[in-house]
Amino acid sequence: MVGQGAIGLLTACQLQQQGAKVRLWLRQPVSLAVHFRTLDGNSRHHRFEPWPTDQPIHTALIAVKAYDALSCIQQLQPLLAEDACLILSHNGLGTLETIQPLLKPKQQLWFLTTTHGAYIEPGNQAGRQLVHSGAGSSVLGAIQAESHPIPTFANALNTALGPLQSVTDILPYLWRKLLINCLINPLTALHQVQNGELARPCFAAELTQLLNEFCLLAELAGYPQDKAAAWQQLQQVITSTARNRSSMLQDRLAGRRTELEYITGFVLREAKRFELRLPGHEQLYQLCQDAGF
Ligand code: KPL
Repeated sequence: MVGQGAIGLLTACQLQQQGAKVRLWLRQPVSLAVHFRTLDGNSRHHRFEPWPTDQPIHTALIAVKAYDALSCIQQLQPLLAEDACLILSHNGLGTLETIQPLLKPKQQLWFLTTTHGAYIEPGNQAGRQLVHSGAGSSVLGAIQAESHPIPTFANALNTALGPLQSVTDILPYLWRKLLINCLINPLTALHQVQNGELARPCFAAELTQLLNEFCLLAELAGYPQDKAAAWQQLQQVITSTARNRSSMLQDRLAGRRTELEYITGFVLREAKRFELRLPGHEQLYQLCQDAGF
């Protein structure tokens, strides 16, 4: 397991609970204590040992911020087995183009996207206080793999972040998740509101414009969106995560770098490729930049 963000630690805790031997790869090779509050309000204590730096890595879930994904894989490279299996999971798009050329022919790259909600309570440096805040589901698909059988690690992921759907083409799912993220994340981070606030009528016109523009781009990029279904899914996410802070708002409040470049930034770079203007996303991007993220 690579990374100590909420989704990585949620996976690690769930797997350890099932008896799996989970090791963490962190910037510093130290063990990590996690106090985990489960969905039903129970508390559990977990401890993870660091990955031993002299053992090859066969399977790793890399759940780091999009901007850390490339450097993370570069660091792991000397330890990766010839047929290592990497599962990447982050918000946004735009990392795969730089990561794929680094992999050897038999090394596999998969992508996992999840709607499980989890967050780390700020402040405790001695360990991590992890909260599983919302049940969700996950989708797994190959980005680079010689064949596409249901991988053995899919069972483990189903236990940790299920129900898990395995698909042959993950990119349409990543575009739909991008749509949700590029409507919810910058707006909630900019206005410093919980996701549920976006259901207020004052946000409807802006969300509609952002959705319409995204659909124009997605069509050109080869990932057409059913607008009505996308709107419905957006409302469903806003409702089911109403009391959550989006990851971008959490990053902003914690003074961390945000994934703006891989969410709205990616959308604008793609639009440029098609010589398409997206005034709503352009303005939102500018406002976020002006606000310092
Ligand atoms: O993925 C999310 C995020 O915050 O990054 C959503 C779906 C918007 C939930 O908060």
